[in-house]
Amino acid sequence: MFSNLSGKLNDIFSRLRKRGVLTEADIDAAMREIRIALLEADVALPVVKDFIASLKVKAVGTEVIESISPGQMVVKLVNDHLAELLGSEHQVLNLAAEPPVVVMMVGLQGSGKTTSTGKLALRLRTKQGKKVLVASLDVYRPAAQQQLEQVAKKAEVGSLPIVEGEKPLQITERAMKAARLEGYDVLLLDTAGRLHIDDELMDELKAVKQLSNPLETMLVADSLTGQDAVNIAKTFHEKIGVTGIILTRVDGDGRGGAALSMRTVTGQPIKFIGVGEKIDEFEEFHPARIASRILDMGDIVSLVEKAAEVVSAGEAEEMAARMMQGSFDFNDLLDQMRKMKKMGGIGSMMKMLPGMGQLKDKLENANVDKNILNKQEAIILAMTPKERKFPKLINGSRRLRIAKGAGVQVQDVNRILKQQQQMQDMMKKFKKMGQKGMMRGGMQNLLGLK
Ligand SMILES: Nc1nc2c(ncn2[C@@H]2O[C@H](COP(=O)(O)OP(=O)(O)OP(=O)(O)O)[C@@H](O)[C@H]2O)c(=O)[nH]1
Ligand SMILES: [Mg+2]
Repeated sequence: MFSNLSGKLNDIFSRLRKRGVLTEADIDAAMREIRIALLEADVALPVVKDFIASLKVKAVGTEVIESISPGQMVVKLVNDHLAELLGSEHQVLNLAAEPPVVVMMVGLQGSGKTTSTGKLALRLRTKQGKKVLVASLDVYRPAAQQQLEQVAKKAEVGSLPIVEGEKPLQITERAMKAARLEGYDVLLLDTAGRLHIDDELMDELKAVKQLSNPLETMLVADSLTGQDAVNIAKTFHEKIGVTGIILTRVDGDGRGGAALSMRTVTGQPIKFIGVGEKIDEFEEFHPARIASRILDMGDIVSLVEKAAEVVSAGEAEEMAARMMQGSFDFNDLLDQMRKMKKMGGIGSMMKMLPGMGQLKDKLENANVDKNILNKQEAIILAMTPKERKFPKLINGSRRLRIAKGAGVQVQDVNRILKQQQQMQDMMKKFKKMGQKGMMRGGMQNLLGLK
């Protein structure tokens, strides 16, 4: 559903990521583009405005971790913000009351109420072991009640027998009684839709709600509705009060704006999404997952998360400053290695870095993993503090001693000495380059890939 928006955001970010340093003008330009992309995806204007405003505040106030490019940092910010907009955490259907618990389904005509009632019934029965009864209050559209009956059969749940000529309130009463007497856990009330929101529909829904006292009133909304969806949601919420949203046709090629606006406009969480016509094409709504589906940059997001855990901006700056002076002793190497180890080994980290894909084969050949890091760490730890600080001291007999201490061959010690020497040499070359280039080059060199 979000393919268009996703494509646009990805374009914006890939341009942003190519730049080493972002100026305020770069950020401003990116924000403008994100704003347009959201509007084109049919996200409601007030929602877009809020989104951009708070994103800017965050972008300006966020310290960029040095091992991460500013562009990557922006990706992470937008990702988190999207998830927040969508509601942060998955919200479950509230069934915490004495059974039978009533859940009422409301929404415009054709939004997917009856289908979703069946889907939800199936889910409650199979995933939560609930005994479910469904009842259709749609006495207006011909065969609407029979439609729900069919759906209930498929879901293998109870369906209130149809009595011709009954009014919605009478059906509601009978359904509640049946649910009580027959020991049902949950009663799902499928209501009639209208082409447009009208007073009559709202009054009827209000009366049904008053009578049945539902624990959840689910607004079923079609994600293809676009800008209108927001007004619909708003009106339903103001008039009857909804407690959750089911977004249907998420499998379609809608632009996704409705999904992004719903939560903000109603203040109520999207709890489920319909992803197809079949009865099992129904999923829990997980904001973080949808956000990363939209951005399609999960790797970068997790990279930034991991890096943030390990390297504080201050630490990285300090290290970079030392490197700038052309100094890179074994203490620096040990420090860098430990950080990489925390990040799941060099291999996993390098693969996550954009533009490092071509190094993947080499990495696999080099068989770089935690074991190698562990071995190198052992070698460095077998050195005396003085040797770590002044590697030039390490002569033949010292090498032998270090190898014994670390339980490795002398060649292994020679190799790491060579790496340290190369790093040291490189630091001088890197003086002219930016910090980021230095860090990346440093890592490649550490692996002997240069
Ligand atoms: N692709 C797709 N189709 C859906 C989804 N949910 C519902 N539909 C289809 O949308 C159409 C209308 O669904 P209904 O469940 O009858 O909608 P309703 O809100 O009960 O309609 P009324 O009772 O007339 O107001 C049907 O053809 C469904 O198969 C979905 O998540 N994805
Ligand atoms: Mg229906």
